[in-house]
Amino acid sequence: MTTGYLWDEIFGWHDTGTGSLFPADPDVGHQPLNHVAHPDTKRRMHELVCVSGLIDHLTRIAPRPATQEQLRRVHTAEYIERIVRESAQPKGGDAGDGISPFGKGAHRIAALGAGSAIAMTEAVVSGAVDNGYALVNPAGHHALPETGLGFCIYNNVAIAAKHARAELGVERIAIVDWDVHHGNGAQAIFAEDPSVLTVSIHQDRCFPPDSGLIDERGTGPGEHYNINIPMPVGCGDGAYQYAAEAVIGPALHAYAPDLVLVASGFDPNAMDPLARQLVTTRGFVTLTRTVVEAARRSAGGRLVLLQEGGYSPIYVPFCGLATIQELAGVHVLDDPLLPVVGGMGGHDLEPHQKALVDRAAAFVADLR
Ligand code: 6DK
Ligand code: ZN
Repeated sequence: MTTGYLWDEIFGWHDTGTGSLFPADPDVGHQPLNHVAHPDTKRRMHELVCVSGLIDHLTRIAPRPATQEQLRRVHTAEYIERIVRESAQPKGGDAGDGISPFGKGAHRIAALGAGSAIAMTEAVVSGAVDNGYALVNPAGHHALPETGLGFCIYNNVAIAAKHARAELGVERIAIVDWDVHHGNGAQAIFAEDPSVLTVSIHQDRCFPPDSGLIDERGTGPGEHYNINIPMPVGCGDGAYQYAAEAVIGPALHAYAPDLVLVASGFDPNAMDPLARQLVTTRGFVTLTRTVVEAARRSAGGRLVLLQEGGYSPIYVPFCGLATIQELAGVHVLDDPLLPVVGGMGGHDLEPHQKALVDRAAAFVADLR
């Protein structure tokens, strides 16, 4: 088993400024703080991958920038031009919603992230590695063709999926999004496309506002090929395990994709400031095992995980390490926080959680 891994130092230079999501105004007593999506959290994850020795079991895949043609498979020329223009300004710009500021040079970094998603997908599809984790930054899963949103500039996972279909001869793709926020970008981009199954498990109505409801199921020829699992607040490892066993695994089994892509956010973690779920490293291992086994069943194991959100600088590195260990089938380090984070309760499947998951599970029967 060989697992690809990708990180570039420049991802750690994505400048998100201060404030913007939280108020920052010294004049009225709102203390400035780094933006919640400051790249240090992901840089720390990369450092743990290295210092733990896990890196010695992984195959480094070289980052490379996405071309204009590759970005244009998802985004409009006008949007890309705006990002390029604002990225040349001394103080940068914003991806589109006012909470997604970026500094000078952001286009180059975001295009490298999107191109790296493609590079990892090519490495997996060509068989150079069996599966892979691309620790890209900034995130991408909220970005739409004509605008960025929720800290995202270019939709990395959608760009990788479009590339796999256009250039790599991959016919059926499943995108599983376990970031705690809804994977609205891929849902919208592939809404009418039955050759891309999109499954998003997220906290109900966390972000974007009123997005990711259970009755959003794709449109036209894509009807049934989008499944949302909007988890109630307070779901722990038990609820996530049940969702993996009752919906994610069976949906992938029924659809039988040739390639599985994952929008891998670690913000369902129990220490995350932007959401109210209780997932520990055990939960991320369960999710990872579910997609590994599904990819093995229909896709010759072809599986690519792309980094999305995750905002606890303490816990995200251990969540990432546990996930990549499971991908690679090697174990170098236990989660030292599990006794604390996992010992606080909240991990048994509750009836209201089961009821919601069961509603999504009923949709699996409609997949062909
Ligand atoms: N507003 C992401 O993790 C981005 O999915 C999530 C962006 C969420 C912003 C909305 C939000 C708050 C919260 C607390 C207080 C005030 C406002 F795209 C990814 F980066 F992956 O949490
Ligand atoms: Zn998120």
